[in-house]
Amino acid sequence: MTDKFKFYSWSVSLYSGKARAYLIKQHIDFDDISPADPHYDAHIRPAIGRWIIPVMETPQGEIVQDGVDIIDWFEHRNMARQPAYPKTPKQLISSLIMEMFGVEGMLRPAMHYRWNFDQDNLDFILQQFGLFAMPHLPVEERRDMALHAAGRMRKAAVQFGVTEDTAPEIEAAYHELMAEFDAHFSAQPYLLGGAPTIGDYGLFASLYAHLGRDPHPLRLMQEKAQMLLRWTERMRNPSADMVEFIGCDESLIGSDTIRDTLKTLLRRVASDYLPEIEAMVSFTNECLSDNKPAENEVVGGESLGRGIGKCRFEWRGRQVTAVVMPYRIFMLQRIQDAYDGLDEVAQKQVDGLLGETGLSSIMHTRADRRVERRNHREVWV
Ligand SMILES: N[C@@H](CCC(=O)N[C@@H](CS)C(=O)NCC(=O)O)C(=O)O
Repeated sequence: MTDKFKFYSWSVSLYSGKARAYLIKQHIDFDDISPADPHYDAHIRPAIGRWIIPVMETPQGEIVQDGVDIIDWFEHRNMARQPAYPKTPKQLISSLIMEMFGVEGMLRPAMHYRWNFDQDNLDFILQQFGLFAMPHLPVEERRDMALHAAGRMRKAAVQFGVTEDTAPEIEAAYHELMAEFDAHFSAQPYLLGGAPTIGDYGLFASLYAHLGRDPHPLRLMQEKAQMLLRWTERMRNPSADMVEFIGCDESLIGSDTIRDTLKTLLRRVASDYLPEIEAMVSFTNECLSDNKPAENEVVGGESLGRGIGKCRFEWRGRQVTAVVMPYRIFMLQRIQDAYDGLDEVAQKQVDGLLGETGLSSIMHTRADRRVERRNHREVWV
């Protein structure tokens, strides 16, 4: 037993970045540990039933998998220095929407900018994957083995809808998005003022390991969006790191205010991700009525990343085909659950914001069955 939390993760892992930022911001005493550590194979993997990161092990030996579950472990015990979930309705729902967007909605730019710029990225990525996965091997051998893993990840990029046809639009949209983030973080240190919330942590998933760390997209961010870059630094700093916001304190903006620059980002979710959510949910509902999965059945089968099929939708004048991932239903449900838990007055306030930003349909685009996380898996209930 040790008195520190153990965080099994890699710096190159998208989902690890979200939970790590939370641990850093809450001043949790933890160590980053590679899943290459023998303890992972001996104890962690058998307990969760597959190889996946991030995983947290508490000082008492409890094992927690998944970014949401790790964050909620602290939130549910009132151990958060700065709670991740805002207390007011519009801020809570906006933050949860941005969480989903960062964790799932930005995977196309994240995958494109990692895997389609070999000249700038490949050497770095292979060295990094090799280093974290096989630190005991000689450098040359590490690189060859990482090359094999890279082939699998490139295929995953296509599954998410990154193709030669969509690439120019993915780039155009990402340049617009960078400018929108830059405008927001020029006015505010975090999404909702002087402290990070769940939306910041979710966004940090895509905006760190891939878009804020791999050489090509990092350079883009340095050139095009310095205030966004500053936010990525801030999210890795245990201090509030608001040096350019003199006089700003570590609190959220009052009166449940949503700044115009955040409304612009919500409109971006409506234009860039809502069409996929709608197609994904309608595909899922057809699938549910055809297959009628049993209660507690692991969604999409045992292996990670195996979606339940593919959906098609129109985006910026292109037809995009993308894998339907059960985890995305779970993330969408979080927003809808939070909305359902509000009283009627608060719901009306949220409805106003969603109407103004083109997101009204997000609350009634629902899967016919719920996805819950049980025993470290997503299951149908
Ligand atoms: N929903 C999970 C997703 C975790 C996840 O997909 N992690 C990736 C690394 S970023 C992984 O472990 N992949 C294993 C594999 O592809 O075999 C979470 O947020 O923790």
